Amino acid sequence: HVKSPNTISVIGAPMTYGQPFVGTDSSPALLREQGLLKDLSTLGWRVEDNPDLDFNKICSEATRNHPRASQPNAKHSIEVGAGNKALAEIVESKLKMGRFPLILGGDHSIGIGSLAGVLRAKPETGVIWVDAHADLNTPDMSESGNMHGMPLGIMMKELVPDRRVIPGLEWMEEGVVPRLSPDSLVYVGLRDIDKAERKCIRELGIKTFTMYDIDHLGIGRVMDLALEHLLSKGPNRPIHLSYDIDAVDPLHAPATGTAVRGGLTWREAHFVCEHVVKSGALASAEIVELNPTLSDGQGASETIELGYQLIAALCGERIF
Ligand code: NNH
Ligand code: MN
Ligand code: MN
Ligand code: MN
Repeated sequence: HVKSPNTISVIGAPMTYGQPFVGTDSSPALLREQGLLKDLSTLGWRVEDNPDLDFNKICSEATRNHPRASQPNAKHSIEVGAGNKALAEIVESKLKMGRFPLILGGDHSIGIGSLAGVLRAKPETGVIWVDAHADLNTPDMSESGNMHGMPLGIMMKELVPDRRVIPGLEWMEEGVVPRLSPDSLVYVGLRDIDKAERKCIRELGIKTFTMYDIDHLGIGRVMDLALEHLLSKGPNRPIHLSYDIDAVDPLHAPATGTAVRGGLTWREAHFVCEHVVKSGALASAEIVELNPTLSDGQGASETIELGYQLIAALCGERIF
């Protein structure tokens, strides 16, 4: 297995434009305030922190200068596109320096930039997508037009053959920004899949472990099978973990934009991280969709606390 690099590079990506609410931009700062950097160094990492990407500046400049306008079927695509171009650049460069990028969202539209950067640095990467949702929409398929539901659709050649037709994504030129192959992705925790996504998951044959499968097999077996699916194609393959906090049951993570009942328990949520780390293949990770403004004070602090604990787990904290 890949040896984990010993420097972690914390990247704040306070994106809000992929969904309708403000508030997803506050979580990088709140996670740091909990003592994240200090705890990472206690876990044995050399810690490099980066200033949060300045999406206020990057995104407003982009809309001012763009010759086209965003459209209702891909809302704020110019802002989302410009922000993710910047994110892709920093993620790529940190990976090429041998660092472990830990990306703090932001809404899940940052998956576009994370994956673009990860795949440019390490094209053989396999992805574990932990989420209540499939995030496989395209502008043509989406029922909401919100781009946090589209990062995986946009990365797949089978679904968006030319990404440059979407205003803001002109930088995602073929051959310059790689694609994610459907067999390099595994879903964990799904329970709210749009009709068109369902069809695509089937047709593309994406490995999917829904909440039904977790109930049936248990989270231990599910994570073994998920890792086996990715690592059988190369035991040294790097893994990117994309963790949407709404995968967890709203009992523990109420402060998120699209909460869905029947999610991961507190322990299942942690086990996902602990078990991926144990494989030795984890090379990059992101945590997204924490929105402390969408709950009361207690719900907000419980959600941030959970996000914090999940980051600690994916950075190597274990029970024993
Ligand atoms: N599938 C819905 C959409 O595309 C909801 C997406 N919401 C998410 N995704 N939080 O993880 O609009
Ligand atoms: Mn998501
Ligand atoms: Mn989700
Ligand atoms: Mn059975």
